[in-house]
Amino acid sequence: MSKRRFALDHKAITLSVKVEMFVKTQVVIVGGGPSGLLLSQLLHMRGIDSVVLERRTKDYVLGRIRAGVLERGLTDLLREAGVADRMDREGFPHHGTLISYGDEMFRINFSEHTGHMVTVYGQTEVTRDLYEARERSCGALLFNVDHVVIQDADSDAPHVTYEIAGVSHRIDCDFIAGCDGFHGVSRATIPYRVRSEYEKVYPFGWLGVLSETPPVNDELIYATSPAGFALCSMRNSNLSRYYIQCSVDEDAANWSDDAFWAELKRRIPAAQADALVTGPSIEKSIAPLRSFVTEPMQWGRLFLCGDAAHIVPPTGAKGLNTAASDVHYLYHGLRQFYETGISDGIDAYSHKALARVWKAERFSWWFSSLLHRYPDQTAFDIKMQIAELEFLRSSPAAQKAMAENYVGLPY
Ligand code: RFL
Ligand code: PHB
Repeated sequence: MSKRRFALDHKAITLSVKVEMFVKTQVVIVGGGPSGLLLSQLLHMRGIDSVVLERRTKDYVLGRIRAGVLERGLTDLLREAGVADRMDREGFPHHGTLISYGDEMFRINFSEHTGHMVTVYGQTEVTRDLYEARERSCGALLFNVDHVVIQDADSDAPHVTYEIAGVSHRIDCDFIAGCDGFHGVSRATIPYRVRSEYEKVYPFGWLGVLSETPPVNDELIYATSPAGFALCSMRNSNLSRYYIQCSVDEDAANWSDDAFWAELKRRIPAAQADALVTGPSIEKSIAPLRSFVTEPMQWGRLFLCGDAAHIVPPTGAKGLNTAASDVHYLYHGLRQFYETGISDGIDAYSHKALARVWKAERFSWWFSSLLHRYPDQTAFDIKMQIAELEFLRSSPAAQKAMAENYVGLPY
């Protein structure tokens, strides 16, 4: 038996022994991504017990390269959860962003227009900090969990069944938080007759590259050009994250690093293209772009949070941040319930969360529509994009509206 296999078997045995201890908890959290982990950590800070069920391994979750821009609401929540020390030390405050079209470029000053900024700190690091905090407090976090089934969510006695290493388990609970992302089981548990879904699928994707090179600029550049959209982002002073719009059916493996850098240079202003430091990619992947909302976000004692309930195209950096506002509303509702017995907060969860979700959807849709090339776009449509960019460039009112949305609307 290989060492690796032994390690997996050993882990499975440890987990199943632990599971026997969790026959009842207050909140079962399905999904150990950022939403699920943040919720469990916040509840823990208030003495509310939870068990997190994650389908994948910890390394797999940490290997996903995703968000990079955190709104103030999320950074405040991470501080409240006691997991912000590293972010406060290593995160980068960004007081503005650049928008370019062809060789034209202008800056939107977040601080001047809103008094707020955003923080550049990767989702991977947020997730790592949350895992460490949960593990330090001996939080119940189960990996490699299969066949999760949410049962009787519309009754006063819900429970969840699942398997680990082929062994079936059951946990009874007061509430279930469905934090299992777009492809999870939680949303599908809500019957069709109760659920309404709204979706827009964009006719392109994003090809993303992570490289150990200095970022081309110290603020993000959102770029549009006749060849399509590009984004210059970063994680730190020697780790850059770049994206280019690509067609949905492309395979990242067919993009050589050289081809990627050449295409990126075509889409950003000449001065930035000249200054761009290129190097080998350490990650390369394609993400489809989608806007999606399911309503309501609550069914009985099941609450959907984050990507399980809604998806935005990444252009406005709103996905993780909107997941965080859901967690905020649910955490406060559950806290009120456990501390006072009053259920107003949890009863209003779906309504409050959706009101903010739709605004993030609108901003992400607008910003995506402004900056991407569409296959069926007419010459008139392109003129409209340029007119809108020039309006944004010249109008303090338009810049204020953009900045207000980018730094994050209040909870
Ligand atoms: P996740 O991260 O998908 O986590 C869900 C977890 O649930 C597990 N799971 C299950 N577990 C048990 N049983 C099942 N049946 C399960 N099914 C699934 C999964 O394994 C997973 O671990 O959802 P969550 O926690 O709601 O977090 C959402 C964010 O990950 C997402 O919104 C952001 O990454 C979106 N996003 C961005 N958001 C921002 O706020 N700012 C950004 O700058 C930003 N950039 C991005 C992004 C997303 C991107 N991609 C790849 C979609 C950039 C990109 C390219
Ligand atoms: C990222 O750094 O991954 C990133 C930044 C801003 C976005 C999307 C992704 O709008």
